[in-house]
Amino acid sequence: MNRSISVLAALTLTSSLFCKVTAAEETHKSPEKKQEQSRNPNIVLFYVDDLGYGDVGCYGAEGVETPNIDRLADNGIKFTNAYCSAATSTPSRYAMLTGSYAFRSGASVLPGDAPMLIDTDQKTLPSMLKEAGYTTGIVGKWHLGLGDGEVNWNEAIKPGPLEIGFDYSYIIPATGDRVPCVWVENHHVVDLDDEDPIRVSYDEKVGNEPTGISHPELLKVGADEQHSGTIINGVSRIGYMAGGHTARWKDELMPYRKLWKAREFMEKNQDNPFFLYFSLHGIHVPRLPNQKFIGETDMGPRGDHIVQVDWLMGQIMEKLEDMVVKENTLVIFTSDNGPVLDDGYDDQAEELLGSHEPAGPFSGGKYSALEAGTRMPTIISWPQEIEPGESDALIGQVDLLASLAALTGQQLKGNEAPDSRNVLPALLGKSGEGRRELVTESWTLSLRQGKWKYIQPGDQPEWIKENKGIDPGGGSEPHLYNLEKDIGETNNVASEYPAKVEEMKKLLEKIEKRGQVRPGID
Ligand code: NG6
Ligand code: CA
Repeated sequence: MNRSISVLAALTLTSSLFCKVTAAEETHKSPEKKQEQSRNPNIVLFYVDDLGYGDVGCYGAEGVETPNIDRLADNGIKFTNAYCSAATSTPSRYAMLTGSYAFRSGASVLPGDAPMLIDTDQKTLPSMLKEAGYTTGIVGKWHLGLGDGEVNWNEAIKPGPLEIGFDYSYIIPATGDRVPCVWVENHHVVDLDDEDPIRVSYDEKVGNEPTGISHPELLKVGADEQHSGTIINGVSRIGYMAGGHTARWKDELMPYRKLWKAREFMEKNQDNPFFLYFSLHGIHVPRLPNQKFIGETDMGPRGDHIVQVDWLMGQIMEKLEDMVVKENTLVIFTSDNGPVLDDGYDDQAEELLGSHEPAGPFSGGKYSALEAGTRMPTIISWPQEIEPGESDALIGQVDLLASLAALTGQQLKGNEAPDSRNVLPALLGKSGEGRRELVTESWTLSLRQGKWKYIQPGDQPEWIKENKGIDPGGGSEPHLYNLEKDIGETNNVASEYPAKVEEMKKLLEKIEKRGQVRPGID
């Protein structure tokens, strides 16, 4: 379909769907509410780290309750075929924020001192929403690199979130297990003492502070070799850090600090449409939940951390309610990649698991090409517009950019968000149709199309199985699964369906070659 016709069709469909709902509800809405309706909704993207499909109550979790997330599902749409873009954080986030598959930029898990991965002239989810009149903010995990070369943590740190469309940013630079362990607000490290400058290295020890190797007796939680760098707040991290003592975070207080900053941002911007990317660190390692949640489950820190995530959801929803903007706020709940138990620290996640199944009915997990790596618990709620329900439409986080552009009346140009599709009717539960096909990434590429899943031949690293106990999926031969019959991907039917394998292989190659140009097919 010609691009301009398709955009027009999407907008017409969207606005006619909205008109129907608006007209039906008109009669019982107060004048204030009517006024609210004509405004673009606030958007809260509640993004959890390493949360699996089976980790949430309404997706079948055992051993942990998530009443606040379940309530969101009761009032919104629970998706069963929704994907993040990759089985690890950096590439997933890259694709979600740029609408471009991460393999196009060679993105993989970044160290804490990496330069920024997103070009400042790239169209992004926040820059698009900003053009649509939104005030945009990120609070939480970033993990997309900062600066344009060697970052100096003691000066203005840029480019970063503010240079790609966020008006406000309060972030942890990479992951909780990587140095530097500090908060960065806009361009500066928070609470930094000039007399105690920060130094960071991933190659060699800097400063003379204890590490996990030299002083294991100081640790709150044991760690593997990779996580045995500088000890900060009783936890040894990946990499080395010196200085910045007044600025160092306390893992246990992270949820409160994030909530405080998120509330502040929403409150300040409650009279204008706002977009908040609330990017949690939980339930990624190191798992040190606040003492309020310790012992809430029998699963130890991993289970207690899920309770903490659920509590945060409750707090955010309460704030939206207090500000009387909940009705016109689109809340998206999802995760950046699949679950892992042992990811470097001895926090007993495996030993205390009980009957809980983090991957739900799927195989694999974080790092894996199998479904649990990228099939995410995903809920979208917008009380004013969405009828509660469940949807099996095929959608990806990579589609948020094009879909929210359609929602807010923004047009994407030829080279912007090349892999993002407008699936807005599916996101709002007005259509059961999502995308026709979707690429997901691990160490290789997979293509989902209808009931079929094809995994491109490519060797997955052995440590995924050996160190993490996760089936990496794929291998040197092509893999093809019929997900309708084999949700656990246990039966590779590639040799039975050579024509299908060839067709999907070709399609994947075509998508790979397409590069940074939007095809006219949404
Ligand atoms: C890995 C880390 C793991 C985690 C992951 C990133 C080792 C052995 N493992 O390299 O602990 O930090 O990177 O996770 O270093 S993610 O969810 O941010 O992608
Ligand atoms: Ca993650």
